[in-house]
Amino acid sequence: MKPSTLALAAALTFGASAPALAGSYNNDFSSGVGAASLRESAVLDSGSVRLTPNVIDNLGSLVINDLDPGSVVTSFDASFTLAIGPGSTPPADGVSFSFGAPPPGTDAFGESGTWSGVAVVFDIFNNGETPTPPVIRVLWNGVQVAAAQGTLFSSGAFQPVTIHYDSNGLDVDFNSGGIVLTNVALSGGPQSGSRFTFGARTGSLSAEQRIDDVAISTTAVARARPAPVPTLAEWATAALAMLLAALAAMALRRRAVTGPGSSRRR
Ligand SMILES: [Ca+2]
Ligand SMILES: [Ca+2]
Repeated sequence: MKPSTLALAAALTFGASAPALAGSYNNDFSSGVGAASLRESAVLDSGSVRLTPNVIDNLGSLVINDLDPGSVVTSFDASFTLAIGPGSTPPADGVSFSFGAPPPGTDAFGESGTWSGVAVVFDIFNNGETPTPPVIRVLWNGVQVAAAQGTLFSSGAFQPVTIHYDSNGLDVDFNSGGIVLTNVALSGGPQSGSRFTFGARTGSLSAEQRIDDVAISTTAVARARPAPVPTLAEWATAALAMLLAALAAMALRRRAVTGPGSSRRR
């Protein structure tokens, strides 16, 4: 009985171990979006994802399924190509890459990305942002934490983007050194349940905005789990074990009192 009591105590005291995990998403969009979904104006078109057409008042997103369910991502590498144009003069509004919580249901989101987590914003229209667009802005839980200006409009040509995250922060490289951000601190790091997403928007002005050749890989650790609540049967087993241990102790004590020297018959 004692070993089972000890086992129960151990189960109550210690959580699960946390092995290293990894997730990935790779797609050239030659045949579908895979483990992901398109929202609102986003469509699979000509071997890439057209998030918005060059038409006013469009909103489109690609939302990739959770790559590490129940785990916390500790580092990731993401690469994709981005094409902005043709568009109005000036073009609007931009594209986002996010790792956070997308809106529930099928609502799309635009160049500001998901509201929680990290959003890398390719902002091509001046709505009063600082510094003035065109600019790459990094938002952490909706607050701008870094920004770098440069040309983003490409007349429809695909340009490479790489994004890396680890404990040193976030690195962004647009168009092979064209715009670079390094070690942007993301206080606290990503939350469990975060998803990789892309979003784009047009307003009263517009631009065609596309992504292609998305490759994302992660490393993650299992989320720390609270100690399990014992079931009624486990409580009953523990109580029975304690009762039997007490009875055994009483019997031993009685045997010691009436031990080998005693004439009492048993
Ligand atoms: Ca493609
Ligand atoms: Ca803007």
